[in-house]
Amino acid sequence: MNKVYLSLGTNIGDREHNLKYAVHMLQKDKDVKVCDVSSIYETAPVGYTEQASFLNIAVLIETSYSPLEILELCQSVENKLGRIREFRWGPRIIDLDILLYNQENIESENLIVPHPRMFERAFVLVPLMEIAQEPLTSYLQKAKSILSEMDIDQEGINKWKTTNGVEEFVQV
Ligand code: PH2
Ligand code: MG
Ligand code: MG
Repeated sequence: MNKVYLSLGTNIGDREHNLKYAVHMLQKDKDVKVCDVSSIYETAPVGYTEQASFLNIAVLIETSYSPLEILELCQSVENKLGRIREFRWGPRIIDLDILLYNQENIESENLIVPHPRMFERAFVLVPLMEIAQEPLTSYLQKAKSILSEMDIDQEGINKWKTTNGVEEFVQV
C-alpha cells in the first residue's frame, strides 16, 4: 500500500464542514483508507493576504492508487464541493494537495511531489508533523527540521480544534 500525505485548506463557507465532507469523500472511495487526520488549525492567508483566514489539516491515507489517480480523486472531491478556480492563491471552498507519495519524487506535467512549496509553509508543516509516522522518511525529517526553525506564532498558525482523529471526520 502507498502512504500518501495530503494537505487540505478552506476559507469560504462552513470551513469545518468543508474539511469533514472532503475527508468523508476520500474515505468513501473503496481504494482509500484514511489512517490519520491532524487537529484543525486556523491559519493566516499566505500568498494573497487580502482574504479570510483558512482552516488547514493534514491527512494520511493508504491507497493502491497511483499519484495521478490520487490527483484525479482530489480534484473530483474539490469539484463535488463546488470549487470554482478564480485566481491563484485566492479564496477557496476546498483545496486538496498531495504533499508526499511514499518517498517518491515525481515531476510530471500535472503533478510535482513533494509539493513544491510545502517546505516553506507553516500551515502545511505544522499539521503534517502532527501526524507524521515514525520512523520519519527523509522528506519528513526535512519537514521537521525546517519547522523547528520557524516561529509558529509569527507565522499565524493557531490550533483551532483538537479532533478525535479519523472517527470524527469519516462520520459526517
Ligand atoms: N492555500 C493557498 C494559498 N494560501 N494560506 C493558508 N493559510 N492556507 C492555505 O491552505 C493556503 C494559503 C494556495 O493553495
Ligand atoms: Mg494549495
Ligand atoms: Mg491545490
